[in-house]
Amino acid sequence: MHPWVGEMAAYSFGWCEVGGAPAAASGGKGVRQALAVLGAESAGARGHAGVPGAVAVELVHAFSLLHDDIMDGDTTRRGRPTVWQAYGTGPAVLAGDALFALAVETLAMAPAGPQAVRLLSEALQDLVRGQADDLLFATRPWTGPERVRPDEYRAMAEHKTGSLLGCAAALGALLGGAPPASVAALDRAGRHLGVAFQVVDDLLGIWGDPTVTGKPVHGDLRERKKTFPVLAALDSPAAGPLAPLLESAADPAAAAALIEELGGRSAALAEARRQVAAAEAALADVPLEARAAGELRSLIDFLVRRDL
Ligand code: GRG
Repeated sequence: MHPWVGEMAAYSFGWCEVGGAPAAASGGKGVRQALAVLGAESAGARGHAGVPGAVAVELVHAFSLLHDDIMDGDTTRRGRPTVWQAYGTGPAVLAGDALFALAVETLAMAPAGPQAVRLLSEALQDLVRGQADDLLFATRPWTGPERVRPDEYRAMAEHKTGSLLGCAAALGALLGGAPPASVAALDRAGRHLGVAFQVVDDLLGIWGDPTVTGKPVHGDLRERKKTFPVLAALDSPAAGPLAPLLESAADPAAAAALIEELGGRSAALAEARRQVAAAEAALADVPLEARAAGELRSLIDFLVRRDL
């Protein structure tokens, strides 16, 4: 990469400070790399067969976070200033573009390159679709025929978050030599996991302990986000007083209490559990190497448990 662009990319991975001095900041949980390596192992291959897939999805993940932070105007990520805050918006867009190009190049050079690039580009189309719907949700009303329904949320979350999780596992399987049915099953499992992950994130955004989540208390309610617990509560016949409370955002604690009273919290928990069960059912649909399948199940558990 161009050295300046490379520095921004390295900064986004937590490898350096602004100016290039080495750093050991958080580079994220590494969930997608783990899924790619386990995908390869689940096909009976060695984990390193999945590494080009792990690298490519992590590059795309970093790219999408970088651009997402610009779109949302978020100033911190993983406990440090976002790339656009540290380097400026134009340079940050460019760094994202470079990460994207490197992701495609990585897969194009891998065995099964054309098929792998195709899996990745399908996931990218879905990512854009999910992000577009999420941006549009902010412009929609709380009530009436134009309101966002829980089904639309599911589709958004599957695209925005599930597509890349599914792609990670599917790429690993493809690179590990798995048959098409297994590649497809791992993709499905990742997609369900993505919806569960987003719903859990929503629950934590309202009821999570800020010292654990690192997010401000009731942040999503202050920002008037269309999260799953809110949408489920709005579907209740007794939801009348909720919409004005959400719109004013002046008393998020009262809104959180009403959402819970209207069943939004329990509906979201039930949804997360349903999605986890569907992810596990997808894994059970095809023959997978037993130890890797067990680790995939543990990873799913770890991701959705996150202190609920
Ligand atoms: C990729 C072509 C293309 C376009 C990008 C900006 C955009 C379109 C999409 C945004 C997608 C996005 C930011 C989804 C959120 C995904 C998500 C759950 C992020 C958090 O993932 P973690 O918790 O993060 O795995 P860490 O920090 O652990 O890596």
